Amino acid sequence: MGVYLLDYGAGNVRSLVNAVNKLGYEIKHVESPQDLLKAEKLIFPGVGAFGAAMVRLHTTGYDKALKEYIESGRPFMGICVGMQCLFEGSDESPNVKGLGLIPSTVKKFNPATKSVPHMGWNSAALAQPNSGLAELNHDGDEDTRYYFVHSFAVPASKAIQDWTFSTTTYGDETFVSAVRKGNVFATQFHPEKSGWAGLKVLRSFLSYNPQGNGLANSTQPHADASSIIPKDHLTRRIIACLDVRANDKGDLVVTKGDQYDVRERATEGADVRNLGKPVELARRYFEQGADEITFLNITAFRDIPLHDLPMLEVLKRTSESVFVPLTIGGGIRDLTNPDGTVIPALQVAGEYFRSGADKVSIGSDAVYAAEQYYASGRQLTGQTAIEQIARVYGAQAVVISVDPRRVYVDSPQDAPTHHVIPTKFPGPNGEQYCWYQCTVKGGREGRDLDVYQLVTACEALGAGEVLLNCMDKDGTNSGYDLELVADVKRAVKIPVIASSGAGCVEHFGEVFNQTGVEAALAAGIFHREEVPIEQVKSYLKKEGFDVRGMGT
Ligand code: 1PR
Repeated sequence: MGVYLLDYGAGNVRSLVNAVNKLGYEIKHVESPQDLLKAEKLIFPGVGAFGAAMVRLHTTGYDKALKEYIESGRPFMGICVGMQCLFEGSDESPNVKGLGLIPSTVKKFNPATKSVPHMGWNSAALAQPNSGLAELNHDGDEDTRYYFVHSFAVPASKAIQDWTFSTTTYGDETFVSAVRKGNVFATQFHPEKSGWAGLKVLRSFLSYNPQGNGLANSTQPHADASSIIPKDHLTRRIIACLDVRANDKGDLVVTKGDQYDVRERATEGADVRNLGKPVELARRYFEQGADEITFLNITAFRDIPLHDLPMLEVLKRTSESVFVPLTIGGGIRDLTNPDGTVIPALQVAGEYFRSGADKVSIGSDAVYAAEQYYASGRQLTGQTAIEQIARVYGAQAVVISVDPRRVYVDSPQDAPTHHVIPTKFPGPNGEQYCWYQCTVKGGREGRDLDVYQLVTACEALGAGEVLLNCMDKDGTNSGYDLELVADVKRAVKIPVIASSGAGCVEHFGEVFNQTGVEAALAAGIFHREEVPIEQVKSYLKKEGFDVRGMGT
């Protein structure tokens, strides 16, 4: 059977290809509009901006071919921006027309009432009965959540009731999370990133036996589909983090430091701690229910030629069997090859996306970009890695990894240029205040920039999420730095991942309760198998938090 993939080169389609392969189907890449004539089934994934996707379709002639394909009655599946393109247009790119198949417009979520992007696992309430082409699990099934990552969505409305296959609520807004009519099925969420539940959705499309009567073949929506407002089921995310580096024998290992020192004993020359192999551990965490996996290449501040990036292979192999979002950090910046050629950060990130990453995480380079931002009087130059990667791959694909450490002061006047907060945990000399200093190169160098300055600058530059480590807490098992986390959460509208210090299940409850963060990350307790991910989730569930189960 000819399952074709229409890829306009804007991101990670490797995971989708891997998911389709995992289900026992081969996928062919569309290389010209003529290929669409041969396709028996077509998947159109989308990442990045609506405007970029549509302009690409218009200039390459795919828009016309795509419409003809859909009108022919052959099965079509759109994903994320691939769904949004079916509409008339989007607020994201007001001057660019969509395919106009569905009479409505894509709107931006209101950031005044919630974090934007909508990022994470949420449910999808059926507005039409399930049918061969498209099958979702029903809303309310506690194990069924799908992975969403988007800032724009189509509001649910009566006008498009006949298209609305499912709706989802995020905060105060209910939007169309899947459309279906005749041979057309499209999801706002990413089935290829939605674990077992997502694979089931893909399987329904791949195994569907078309009857061939196109758009006319439509099922009836539930009588009052647009008036159904499902509950917001966005879950708190639990992220497993793998710090990766070469050990002294040159093998790539997962390691874990205490306050960033990854040697067995805190002495020079001791071995790097070896807690396992990256691909195997990632697979184990996926199977245990991790909602995301983050890899940090912790020695990437050293110059590595592009073709030697060891994490590319790790990502390629991981994405064959791990169907949740993958983030890669470490070395996302301009690289210099041995012959002196500079590889721009955008190209480095592109290599990672093509190898299976969904997000890149920027550490040191984000600090330098924020410093430049303030030095230039808060100018957006469009030249930083954050701006460039966000423009091409979307803000949701750009995470800022922050490595701060506490600096104690007696009073705010002692650090007049910094964001000083009172602390309940006084410093060694009884200091009642502190600020958080940003570091670069894996904590090796402190800068004259505080975390508040960093995260607000990076949000202005277009980052989509903050991964907030804390050097004082890393590896201590003593709980997250709640004062730091709460302060950062208040400072930005983009989602925040709390990291460093998790030692028991209660620490996760505490950080969600007291700071409102969207996600919590841990490393050591998972690697040492002290607290399995399932245990964290069952505790959170018992405490009344929405969490994703294993899915079926
Ligand atoms: O500066 O863009 O090349 O990125 C380097 C990346 O590598 C940054 O994301 C930085 O956080 C990370 N990194 C560099 N050195 C280390 C180190 O440990 N020596 N790891 C390091 C940071 C911290 C967390 C850790 C949590 C949870 N590791 O990611 O996983 O603290 O740990 P815990 O649950 O065991 O407490 P660039």
